[in-house]
Amino acid sequence: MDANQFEHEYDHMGRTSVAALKRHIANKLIYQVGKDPVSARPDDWMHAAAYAIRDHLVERWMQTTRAQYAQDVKRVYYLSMEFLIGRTFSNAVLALELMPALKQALQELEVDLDGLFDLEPDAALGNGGLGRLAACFLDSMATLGVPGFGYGIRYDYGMFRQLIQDGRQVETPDYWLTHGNPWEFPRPEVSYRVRFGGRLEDTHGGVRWVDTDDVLAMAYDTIIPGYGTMATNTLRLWSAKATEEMDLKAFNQGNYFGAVETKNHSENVSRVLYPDDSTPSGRELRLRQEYFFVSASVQDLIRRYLRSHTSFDQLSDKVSIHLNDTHPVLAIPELMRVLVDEHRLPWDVAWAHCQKIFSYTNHTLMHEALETWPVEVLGRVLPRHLRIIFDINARFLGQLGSQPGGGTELQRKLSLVDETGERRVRMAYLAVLASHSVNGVSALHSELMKQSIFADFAKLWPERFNNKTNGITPRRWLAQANPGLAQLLDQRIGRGWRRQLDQLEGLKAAIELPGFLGAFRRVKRQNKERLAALVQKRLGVSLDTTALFDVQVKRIHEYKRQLLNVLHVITRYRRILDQPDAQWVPRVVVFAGKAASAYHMAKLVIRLINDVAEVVNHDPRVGDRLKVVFIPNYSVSLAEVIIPAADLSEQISTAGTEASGTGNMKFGLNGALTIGTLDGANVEMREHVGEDNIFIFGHTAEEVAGLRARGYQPREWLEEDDELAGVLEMIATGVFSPGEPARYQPIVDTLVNWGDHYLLLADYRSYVDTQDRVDALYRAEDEWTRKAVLNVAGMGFFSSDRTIAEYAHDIWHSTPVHIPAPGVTD
Ligand code: 26V
Repeated sequence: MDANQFEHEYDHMGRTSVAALKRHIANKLIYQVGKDPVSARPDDWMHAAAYAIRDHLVERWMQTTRAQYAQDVKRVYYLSMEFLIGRTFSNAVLALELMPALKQALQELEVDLDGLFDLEPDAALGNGGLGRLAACFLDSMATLGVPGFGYGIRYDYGMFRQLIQDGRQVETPDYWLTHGNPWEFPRPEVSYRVRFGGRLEDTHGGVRWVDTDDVLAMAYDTIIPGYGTMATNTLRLWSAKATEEMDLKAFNQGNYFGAVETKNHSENVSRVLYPDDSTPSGRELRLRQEYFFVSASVQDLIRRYLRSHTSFDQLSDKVSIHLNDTHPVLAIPELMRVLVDEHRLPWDVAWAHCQKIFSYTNHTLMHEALETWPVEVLGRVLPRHLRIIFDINARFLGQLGSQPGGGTELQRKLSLVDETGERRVRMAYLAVLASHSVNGVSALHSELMKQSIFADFAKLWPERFNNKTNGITPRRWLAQANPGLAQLLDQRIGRGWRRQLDQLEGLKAAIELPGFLGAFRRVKRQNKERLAALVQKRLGVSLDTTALFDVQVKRIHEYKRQLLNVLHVITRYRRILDQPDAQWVPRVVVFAGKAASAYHMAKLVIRLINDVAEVVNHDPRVGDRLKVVFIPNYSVSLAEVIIPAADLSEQISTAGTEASGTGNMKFGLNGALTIGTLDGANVEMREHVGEDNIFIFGHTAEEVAGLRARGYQPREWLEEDDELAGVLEMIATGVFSPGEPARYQPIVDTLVNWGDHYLLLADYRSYVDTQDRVDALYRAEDEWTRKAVLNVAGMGFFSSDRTIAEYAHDIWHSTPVHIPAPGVTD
């Protein structure tokens, strides 16, 4: 391949000079954005700079694609309903190692780079952990050269924007595409027909699916750069477009408005992200979304395979499809349909391919979040797929029946169709059946998964089940989010940690170096000042940056127990009022997170946090000793500001409920100490940072199960603890809702009268006592800092590069693409 085909001049990594970059940006402003430099607004410059940076990525992208074809690599397709990418601009600039050059170029053009970064809207195409994990994985796949493609949906509206009005969450639409998205390439020529509805006709050799309502899926590509490599990957998102004949039919009948209406209707499928990660909404549109993106993706990957192969013999050697939770599970019957109905492969041959191609990750054990679809709905929306699922099930139950111990009871339990009540298809069972690998996302979660929801399958096929502990990308969560710490690390241990996060171990030696702890503290203080400025600007609350910053940011859920945190805040407030002359460690308690719009209890918790903040922050008896802030509209870009400023990371879910957590890792990597339960990846974090360097409290998963089995009585815990009773009393009597004492009655009821399902009262004492130990340590400045550094040092294992290397080796059996250096023909 010849690098000179491209327009620009580079060194061996594709880097460019300041002068060339400056010309490039000015050209983009004039010829692509169409603006005169004398009148261009910051937004125009942002687009111009983005286009210039994108050009550099394009060059790498084409080299990668060519190399993938030349080496006939195995490709990994990561299917996910959600990719929570956040911003792309500064990530791309860092990947290209162009930050200094870009800063200089823009300075010469009299434009401020930091201001430009803040103009970019987040691509908020996900709810929380699952979507952000997919984004970290894309970054790591590119960095490791794993030939990977992300496939998902290009939602017109991503995660709703959260406003707080009178303390309450208000949802407003996220218009992220209004000003255009300079990072994506629309591909109208890459469009596939996706069919819905209709009916089946049995023919001699098979089944015909006819009279369908069709919609087109059109591709939009985004380049995912690797770090320290020429390799890139592609995120291909599908957007719904009406088919032409749909417009024409109504139009020819003289019904112009009718035509436009049906068009809008069919294009609704990619309109909006479902902002609910708690309950599988049984909405049919969600099912349509799932099939829409999965069908387009399967068609696309088969077409790509057939571009360089003449038979299907090698399909499972060249294709891996990873199912990110059950949302893309319809890819299984869809691949069967394509292979059997369209390419006439024998059923058994097609099924054998499927079992080698598919792998599945489970991200939650919460019963409410396990997807099932009513047979009636599937039969109406996707009749051919329902038939295929029935056929898969019949064969499976047949094999089960012929095994020793495989009687009707086991068949009933493991059937893909739940026959109790309304018949429903169990999507997770289909995933397990069709995949060669089923993994959980932390050691604990993978173990619990085998003991609970998949117990019978794990007995049948133990070799299929495995663990892949989650990770996070150090490029975004350290290099980009915390430039101060990144620079300090570069000075002390070199720059290699960006690709080899294990090198953070080297910090252990640095602790003893003169001045290091002080330098580390200064970085933390600057990050706290950055956050304090944001809070001042957005909320008008001023924060004391010497205070301990205690942070809980994540989706608002009962199982994550933001309410337990609030109980501690109120405890502290009471104590300050009781003992005004005691020496208090000043604290700032920060919350952020969104609640699903229909999740009333979660929304009530948000309101309580804001009400408590209102009272505490305005009580002159408290002063700077305690401040509470709820920062609205939590997002990836906000996380990048909040997390580096934290001293204390709250990871306090009821043990056994949080599959892994990834926020926990982000905080550790940025030098916060964790207060947490032995849940999800906290367990492994304790092993990696050492048990003296983490605050663990509360009941273990086993103890939680035991408490529940013995008939947990929250009242008994309340009667034992006067302080706890006093805290609940304050909530119940309207101290935080003056004039409306009943406002928080449902919260008091869940805890006291409705069984306290998440065991807040059982963990309260242990939590509050542990918070006291936190205070004591924070007083010992050097001790605290030493432990914070040890947390950073121990985070190497939690790089998503490690996670992806394990997936690539153990599950996908994929090998990296080799990108020849420019000018060298392969
Ligand atoms: C469920 C649903 C139900 C229907 C509406 C939309 C929707 C969206 C997402 C989900 C599943 C949520 C599962 C999830 O996010 N799990 C989180 O995955 C993280 C990455 O593995 C993990 O760190 C978190 O502990 C886990 O809660």
